[in-house]
Amino acid sequence: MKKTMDSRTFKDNVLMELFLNFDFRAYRETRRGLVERHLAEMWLDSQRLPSSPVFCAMRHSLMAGGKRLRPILVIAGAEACGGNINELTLSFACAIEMIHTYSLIHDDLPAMDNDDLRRGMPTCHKEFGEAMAILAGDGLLTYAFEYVTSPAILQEQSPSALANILAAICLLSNAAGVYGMVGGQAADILFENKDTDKATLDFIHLNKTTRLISASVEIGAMLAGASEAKRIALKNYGTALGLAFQIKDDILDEEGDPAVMGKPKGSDKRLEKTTYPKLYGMEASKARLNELVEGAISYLDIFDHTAEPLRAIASYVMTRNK
Ligand code: GRG
Repeated sequence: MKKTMDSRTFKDNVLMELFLNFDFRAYRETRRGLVERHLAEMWLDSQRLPSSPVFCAMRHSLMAGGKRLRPILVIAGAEACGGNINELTLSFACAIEMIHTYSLIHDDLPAMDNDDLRRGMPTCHKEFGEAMAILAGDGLLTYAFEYVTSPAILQEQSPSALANILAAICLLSNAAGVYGMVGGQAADILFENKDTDKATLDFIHLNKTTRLISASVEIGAMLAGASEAKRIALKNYGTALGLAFQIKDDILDEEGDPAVMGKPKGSDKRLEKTTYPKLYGMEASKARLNELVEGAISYLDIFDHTAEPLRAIASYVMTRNK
């Protein structure tokens, strides 16, 4: 899968040069800044409503400053396929972050992982109580779909762009729902304290975390009107990346620094969850992580330098410390 120095073509060398010169930190921070500003602008009128505490709970978790990996993947997916960072791309990027944040709020509840800290802040239910935290999650999930179907977004679009948007909404609801993240989370909870075989662990990993990550990059491709070949390549890239992301998360839960991660480590052990390191061992888990990241990057072979951010994101997933 990985080419040796000698087998590199001239084009490989040019791309390698671009890769080495690519400033991923600057790329990530500009895209992150755009997403943060877009998210912040959505909350301006909420204080006037009698239901304002639920908005505060939503804002508390949404604006707590996560890595914004999924929205950056939407943008990078679109850019790899020749798309621009426009209102449409940003609205999907933010909607996916809302869905991700809802999943974290609910995952932290006493009925699920029962965590006190998230993104370096008290979890939503610790700050606002369980009822408001449940509603904040529900509010973020539903608002995500309202946001991407707002007239302001849709009225600007051509018929072919509208067809792509509809397909993106179908994919997003499937990836977030019972055939994706919700199904994975259900299996994760059902198999706590139980012997979990490799197939079940793969099911949990592939659905709980991977589907939303893979959908993010594929949706970026769809919104940019990508060819079928490019969309499938990005879907495959996203699946390998998502699995790598979850394995790295399992590794960080054992080896990470809580001060850097903004949450305590060892929660998988506390909940007696089966993780990749538990089932395969730490060394094999790190080797699998490596393989998946190399595999993810190799799916990008059909792209030129426009996929440089996606290549850099794959390396970042392997080396991240939070
Ligand atoms: C409640 C339906 C439902 C699903 C919850 C996402 C999830 C499913 C559970 C979170 C449990 C967990 C720690 C999974 C590991 C991978 C993961 C999703 C980590 C959190 O995502 P990051 O690292 O978080 O992107 P930030 O805060 O940076 O956005």
